Amino acid sequence: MGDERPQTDRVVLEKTRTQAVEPDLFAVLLLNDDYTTMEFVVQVLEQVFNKQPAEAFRIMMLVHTTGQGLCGVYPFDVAETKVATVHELAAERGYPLRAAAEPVRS
Ligand code: TYC
Repeated sequence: MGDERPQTDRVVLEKTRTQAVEPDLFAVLLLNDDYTTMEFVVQVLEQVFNKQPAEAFRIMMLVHTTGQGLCGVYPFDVAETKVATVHELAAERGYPLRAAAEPVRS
């Protein structure tokens, strides 16, 4: 016959609540160089990063004067796609413009 007593020695492994997992975010940076035109960089900031003209110009000048500048913060896939798009557009025009994605500290 089976034991009818309630079992008290079992470990409950189910989780009652699942913590929401935030996607890792990546900052996309634009890097300065001596050859890409300012006009092209502004165009990239408007088209790829959806910046308004004045903001695009401000970021371009920040990159030009400090060496790099933040274009936006995105989930991994979006950040990688934006970096690749920048490189493709630059290559089409023969510019050495580079962008980079780096993890944002949380
Ligand atoms: N330094 C470039 C020039 O003087 C302009 C430039 C700005 C290039 C930003 C790249 O990400 C860049 N023509």
